[in-house]
Amino acid sequence: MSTTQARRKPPLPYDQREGVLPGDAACSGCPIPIALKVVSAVFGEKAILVIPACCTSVIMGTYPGQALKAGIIHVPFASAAAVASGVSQALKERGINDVYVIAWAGDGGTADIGMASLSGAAERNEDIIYIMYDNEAYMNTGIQRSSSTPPGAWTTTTPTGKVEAKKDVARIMIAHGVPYVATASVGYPHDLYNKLQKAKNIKGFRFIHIHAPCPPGWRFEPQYTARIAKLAVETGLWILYEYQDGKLTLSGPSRPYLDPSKRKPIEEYIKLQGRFRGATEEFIAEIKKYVDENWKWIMKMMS
Ligand SMILES: Cc1ncc(C[n+]2csc(CCOP(=O)(O)OP(=O)(O)O)c2C)c(N)n1
Ligand code: SF4
Ligand SMILES: [Mg+2]
Repeated sequence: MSTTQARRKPPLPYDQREGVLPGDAACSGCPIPIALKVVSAVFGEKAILVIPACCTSVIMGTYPGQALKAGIIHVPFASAAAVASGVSQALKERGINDVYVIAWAGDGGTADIGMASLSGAAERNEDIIYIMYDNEAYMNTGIQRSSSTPPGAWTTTTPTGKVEAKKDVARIMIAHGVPYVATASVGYPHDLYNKLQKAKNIKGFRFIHIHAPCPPGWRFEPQYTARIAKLAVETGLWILYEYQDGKLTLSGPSRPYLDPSKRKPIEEYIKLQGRFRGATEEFIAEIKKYVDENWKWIMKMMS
């Protein structure tokens, strides 16, 4: 690495060899170990992860052979937020206050089947951190669409492209009035690290929504995971922000893109992914409209 490159890329505030042990069963380029390494750097072994059925439950393995250093409870698909709430309450009953309870779930387990228990835990302001890693489909069972799959995307159950919009779970959580909501991306581990640190020091229900490009599901080569994650932000499609005390703050990596002229063309993001191969001009126009509308909402929330 040249000196200039070393200056441009500050080192991550943790050792990437720690946290997730070698030999996990993830596909090459999987976003999950990237994000879990950051989670592990922030919480270390002082965390209990409650994980419903998803890719993570498979790739992290089962005790005593698991790849994650923190404790894991594997739970039924719909129940992550409910089990996490119970574990959190039980720890408090026993006077244990230095262990963090984290529900870690996919988009299917969050936006679809886990939505009722998630909404209940948010409404009760349970003292848990809920992390939704969003690979935008049911990947573990063979790439079926979820309500978080974006329009136009191919999945095995949307062979000609999904028609419906992407459900915005972070906004739904904001509407619950919980203490902390943030969006993040595996393309920006420093940003994710800072948000997890902040969440760690807040009491009550915290929600973090991580954009997580999946090579086999999105049909791209494994070396492009971080590039695609960054392009989602650079095109303005995925906006990084925090919502706390009734105020929305745009995060550093997304700030330049408040100015539409700074955003990269959406085509740069789409063309790298086979799942959008069949996308029509109309679809691209729809996506551009969605990006503009989403930024209008951000500006309204910031004012
Ligand atoms: C009640 C129930 N229905 C269906 C399944 C099968 N199943 C296991 S994992 C999974 C997909 C999970 O998708 P998501 O939450 O997005 O996580 P990902 O696999 O993408 O990581 C499904 C449908 C199940 N385990 N339990
Ligand atoms: S299908 Fe995607 S999310 Fe699942 S293990 Fe493979 S790369 Fe990771
Ligand atoms: Mg998924």
